[in-house]
Amino acid sequence: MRFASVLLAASCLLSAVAGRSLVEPVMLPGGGGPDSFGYRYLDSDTICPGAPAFSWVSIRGIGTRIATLGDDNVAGPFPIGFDFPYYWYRVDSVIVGSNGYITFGDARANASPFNGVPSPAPPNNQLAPMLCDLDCSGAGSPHGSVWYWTSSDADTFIVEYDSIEFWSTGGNNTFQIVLSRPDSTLTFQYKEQSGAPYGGWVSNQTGIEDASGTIGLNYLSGTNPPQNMYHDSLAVRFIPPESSALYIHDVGVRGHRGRTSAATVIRNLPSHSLAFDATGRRVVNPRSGVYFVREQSAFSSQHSRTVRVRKVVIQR
Ligand SMILES: [Ca+2]
Ligand SMILES: [Ca+2]
Repeated sequence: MRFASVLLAASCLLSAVAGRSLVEPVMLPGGGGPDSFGYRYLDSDTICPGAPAFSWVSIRGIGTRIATLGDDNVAGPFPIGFDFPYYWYRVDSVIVGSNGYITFGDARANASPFNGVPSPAPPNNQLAPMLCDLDCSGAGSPHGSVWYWTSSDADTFIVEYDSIEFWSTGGNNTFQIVLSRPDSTLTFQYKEQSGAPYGGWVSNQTGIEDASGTIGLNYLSGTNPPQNMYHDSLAVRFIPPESSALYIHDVGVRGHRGRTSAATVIRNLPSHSLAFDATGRRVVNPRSGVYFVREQSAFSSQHSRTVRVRKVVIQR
């Protein structure tokens, strides 16, 4: 037991380091990543520093009810109530889909069969706690409702699917998405899950993706990996590259990822940096052109590191 605990602690430490220094990812039970931007995830079944505890915040009857969701449609945009950093841009509103997902601005509806998350297939910018064929209509979920809510101090935003049934097969699903401004994390929580989608757990997806769909993390696809299958009182947290104890600056590229912001002309990519093109795709050996470069300083102490994203023009 003791040896196993030491191994687990070592894995947790490596995972934490991996999220920050971009070394090879270390797989944990209930943990994964980093993606090429640096997001990781941990779930409440994982014994690891930073793993979330299930902590349901019911907003049914408290938040704003979204009454126009049906079988395969979307509603919104709805205001988050604060600017939320996501990958290298900031978002302030959500589109809510009836099939168990939200997006940051992409209103293209998502219906069965579902593409992977992440995937460049539309829609993009998806947060998918339980992307599958749900039916939020009054007939499909007579006891169900969907809500959004911003805390009074504007540091937490929640979208809650409450007592929603699968299309045609019934069941019961109560889950929520929590955006936390203090640490920029995104958390999926599952209060109750029973039944299965029409056709079974096949194309359902749980994960996150960026605006291009090419960068992201998949937590569950169908029933894989089996240890990540939904269960009551599960929380899954997606963690950006830096914790709240670290500093991020110069990432306030508003609008469409800073296309109108000034760029710096450089000859070579700085060391310890990653380059992305305007669609969000990572470029390993960039030729001359315009890129978004994510740079990070060396650690000056355990909790001090600076990361910034800036627009550059590489001229070789
Ligand atoms: Ca549906
Ligand atoms: Ca996509």
